[in-house]
Amino acid sequence: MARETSRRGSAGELHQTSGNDVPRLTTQQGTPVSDDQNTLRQGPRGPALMEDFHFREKLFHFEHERIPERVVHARGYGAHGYFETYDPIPELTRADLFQRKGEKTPAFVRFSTVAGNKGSADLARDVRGFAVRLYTKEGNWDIVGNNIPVFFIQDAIKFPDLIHAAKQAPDRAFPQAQTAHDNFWDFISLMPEAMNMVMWTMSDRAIPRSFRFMEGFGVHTFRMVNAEGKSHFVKFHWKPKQGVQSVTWPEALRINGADPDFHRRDLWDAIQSGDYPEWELGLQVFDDDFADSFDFDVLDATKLIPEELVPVRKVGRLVLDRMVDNFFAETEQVAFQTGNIVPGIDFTNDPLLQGRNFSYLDTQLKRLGSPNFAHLPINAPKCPFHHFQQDGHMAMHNPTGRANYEPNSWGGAEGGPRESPEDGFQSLPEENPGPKVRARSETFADHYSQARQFYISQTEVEQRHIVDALVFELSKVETPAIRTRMLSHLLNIHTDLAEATAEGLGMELPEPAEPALPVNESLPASPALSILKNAPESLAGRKLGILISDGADAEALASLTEAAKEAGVTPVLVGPRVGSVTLSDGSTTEADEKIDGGPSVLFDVAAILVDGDGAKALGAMHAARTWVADAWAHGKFIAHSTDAEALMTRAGMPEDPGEGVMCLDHTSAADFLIAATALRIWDRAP
Ligand code: HDE
Repeated sequence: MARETSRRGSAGELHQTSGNDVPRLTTQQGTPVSDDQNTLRQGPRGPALMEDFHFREKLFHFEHERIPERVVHARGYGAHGYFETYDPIPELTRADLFQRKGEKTPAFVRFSTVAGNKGSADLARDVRGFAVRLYTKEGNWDIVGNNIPVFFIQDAIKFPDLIHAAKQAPDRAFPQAQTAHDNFWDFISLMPEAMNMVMWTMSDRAIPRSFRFMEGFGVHTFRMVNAEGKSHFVKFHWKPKQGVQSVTWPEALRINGADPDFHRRDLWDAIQSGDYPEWELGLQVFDDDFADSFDFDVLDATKLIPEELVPVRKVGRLVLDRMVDNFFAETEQVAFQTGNIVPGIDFTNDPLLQGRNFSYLDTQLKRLGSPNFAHLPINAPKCPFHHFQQDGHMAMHNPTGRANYEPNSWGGAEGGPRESPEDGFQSLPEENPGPKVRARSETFADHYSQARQFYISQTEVEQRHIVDALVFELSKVETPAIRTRMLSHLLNIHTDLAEATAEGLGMELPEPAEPALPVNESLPASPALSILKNAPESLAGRKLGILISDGADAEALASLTEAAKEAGVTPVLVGPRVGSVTLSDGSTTEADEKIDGGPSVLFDVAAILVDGDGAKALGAMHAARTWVADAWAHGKFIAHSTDAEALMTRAGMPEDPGEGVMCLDHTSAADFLIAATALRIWDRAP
């Protein structure tokens, strides 16, 4: 016996020395476990015994840990927070959460990419899911939105085709988490209705700087219904208080390697450090008269309503202030549904929305394995709920008492819950005449005008990015006929766009595609659609990467980090090693990142604080030269010490680097950070 005990693993020994307040390890049944290092054997070198219930239970559970990932939006990240109403709107809706100023409603949000699998990288060029659950006093209301206000298709019956085409091809199982392949562009080029959305996904909107810096949209037209039963149409917007910001495609490619969890980490870091991201809920409210006069059908989810036509009214704010306790229990098991609405909110006949209402419940059953997924804490309402639904796998809220049906004649508490004809959910009694048909309304037929409007609303830099994205994506398409078909659509959007893309691909322009309706070229530019025309007001929430090495000026470093913190910017020290770096005054500091692990693509703003020897030492390192060269090439603002100039020259920066590169001997750190609010010097990019 003595011999067997002495063969225990070291973890077992550690465990036993960890104190009296540590809970006892038990099986799921609560039986205390004496040895978690060794299976029960017949002799130390003999066969394992079937009666080892602890081993059997442990492996059994492990083997069943995975549940199916979401068929789309598999990779996601969630956080808790609250919604605060600051402009009550009883005239528009009887929804309880909008009745009282200052009312706080608990919220859970899950951000996601669409196409990639659960383990894919964050900076894929993709739409981002922006799913918000509001636990209102009259039930859960889910706004299951995206960071782009329009969608690829007009009818839910095309959704499986769209997703099949976008995800990896079924024979080769690649490419993963990207649309740069034949199947996607084959499908898209046969679906002119997708062209508006394609403009958005080829724009910088599809490579956000992080979840905190993106807008959210309900996409569909919904309804708000007030206590008198009067209805208005409404589009939902989430406007980030941090501002909208994206990375560039060359950065995205690098970030995916350097930190595939870039977006997750960003949200985690911000919330854990108390820098809570906020979005304002904006409404575009309009009535039938506007809907009738608008150039497009408000039920068509491939179209938006320009904010210049119907301004966005802000009615409250969403604050995310708490990470989940357990990723699986909350973020993975949250089951959003477009069908989760509350009295005062209603659907419209948008065929995409109607299809979604059918789809989400179904997918949750498959994913979570039981119709009782609403019993999971993340899915259960936080208001009282009573119904007669019972049993099923894993039932946790079980009705008590005799009645499990109604009507019943038991009366009182014994009879169970009763309907509320007065204040229960009422659907708007909308009339919908017409024959039963499989048809698309003619009012959905204009596929290019808003795509063109999006393109002409962008700055020149953003237009260039759209062209670059199209060239990149289509250059991965092996079948020339597909590329040609896409060019024929681009010609209907804008000749400059088509010509520049054709040139980038080295192809001739074909004839334009035959549009179902003539393109309306008179739609004016909508500045609200551009990111760069709506620049952030402050640098708060961003990251400043500071490249240092032994001998770096202690005073300059102190004033730069101080100024950064004042501006709400997080300074991150990047050094040749993560251990001690000795500064000019002999003091030491620790770097947060080693240079090759913390490339400058991970930061919004850059600083280089090295002395002459440091410049020489870093100049000999490829990773350090790349750090500097990338910050420069990506148009970032760069602060530097005078001695850093030798390193900058070795990294290939010109002697007179021009705007956005500032020597801290001549500019204060605070002034540098104010200038850097502009984020980029775009003229510098090739
Ligand atoms: Fe979804 N979508 N979707 N979708 N969607 C899903 O539900 C679906 C659409 C969106 O973080 C699935 O729980 C259909 C538009 C988000 O958990 C599934 C159609 C918009 C999320 C589904 C659409 C969205 C989903 C897969 C065409 C923006 C992630 C897993 C009519 C307004 C929610 C799941 C989360 C997830 C179906 C189109 C947003 C299969 C049939 C348009 C943010 O049910």
